[in-house]
Amino acid sequence: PKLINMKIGIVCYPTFGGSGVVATELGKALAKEGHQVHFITYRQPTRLDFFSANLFYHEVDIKSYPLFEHAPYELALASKMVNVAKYEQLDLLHVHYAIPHASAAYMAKQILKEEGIYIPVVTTLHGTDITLVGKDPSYEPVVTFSINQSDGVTAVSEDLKRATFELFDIKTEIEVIPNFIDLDRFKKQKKEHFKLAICPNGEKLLVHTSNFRKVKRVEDVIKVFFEIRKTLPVKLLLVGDGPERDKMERLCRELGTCDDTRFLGKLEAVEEVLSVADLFLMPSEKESFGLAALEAMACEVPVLSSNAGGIPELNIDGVTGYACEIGNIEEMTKRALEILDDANLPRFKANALARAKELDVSNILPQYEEFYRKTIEKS
Ligand code: GMT
Repeated sequence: PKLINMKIGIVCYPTFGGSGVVATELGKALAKEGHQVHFITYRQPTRLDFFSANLFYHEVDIKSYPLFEHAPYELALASKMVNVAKYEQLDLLHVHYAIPHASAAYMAKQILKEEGIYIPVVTTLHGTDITLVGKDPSYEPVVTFSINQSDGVTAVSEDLKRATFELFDIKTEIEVIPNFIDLDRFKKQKKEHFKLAICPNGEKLLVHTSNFRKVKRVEDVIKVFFEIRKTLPVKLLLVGDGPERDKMERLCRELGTCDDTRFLGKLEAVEEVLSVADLFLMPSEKESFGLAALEAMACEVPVLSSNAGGIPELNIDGVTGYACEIGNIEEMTKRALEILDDANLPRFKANALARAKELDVSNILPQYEEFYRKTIEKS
């Protein structure tokens, strides 16, 4: 039976990061289904730049005082959650990223309880909130407590679920609901002119997109590219920006690959670049899911990745690409050449698209709706 429409508050980081993208796309998809969605963040989420009758945005106001060295964002957020939940009569709060969203939600819930209002909280764990930041001793007690106090907890991969149980004393169930993709937006587009401009002599095109943090191991992208280039004419596009970018530009100069490499910086329409790519590289040290690789697969691009975290659940080794040992440049180069071989490439491309279709938003959205319904019912 069709679920009755719900009023859902979504709390997330409004940035380019994967957790913010998933939260925003989820809200948009829920709104399309007829649910009313209220985003609560400190800035308009990157992909929420249009009007929809079912979408609302509530900005968290962070007041600064000379006394505060750090303005207490978590308190301003909790207060905003209380007001939105009360006045918009929300059925559920869905917070993305444990820190500080899950603990702020706990506080909001307690305040509302005093007023006789009960609001269930769903927390979605995205990865770095667990594997990098959350396990830090300065946050661990609060992360453990707020996960245990959530009415429902989801993780974006089996591996992240396992890591959460391993790193924290968790007493609650965790349901795995993977990242998803909107195939209406992410699909191979005809951009031959673009390909011709970058690869004028029919070179194969390699693409990497990330926030250029250390965990992404962008240096492995450049090293693998350097090795492939010895046997195959190739070009490399690097999309995104972040702390490692300067170092990566220097590495290109040292290896002499600058002429065949372009750093494009942050791009909104990444699907246009992916539309002309032959191989996507994701050699991450840690990766709970790998949304950027899914975006590539939706555009029919096979993936050469590491086997970190949840990546192998997405990138099926030998089928949609290869998931190699972290940092093993030799193996990655060998596998990349195998994928790029014209005898194999069409098969890998087709498999990548088929895997992306399994993770289309139309297949994953009902899992969230069902999870909300279960959580509301049991609370
Ligand atoms: O990868 C990042 O640095 C961004 C990060 C985030 O927290 O926003 O992404 C995480 O969440 C994404 C959405 O669930 C996942 O697809 C990414 O794999 C995950 N990143 C890591 O685990 C490093």
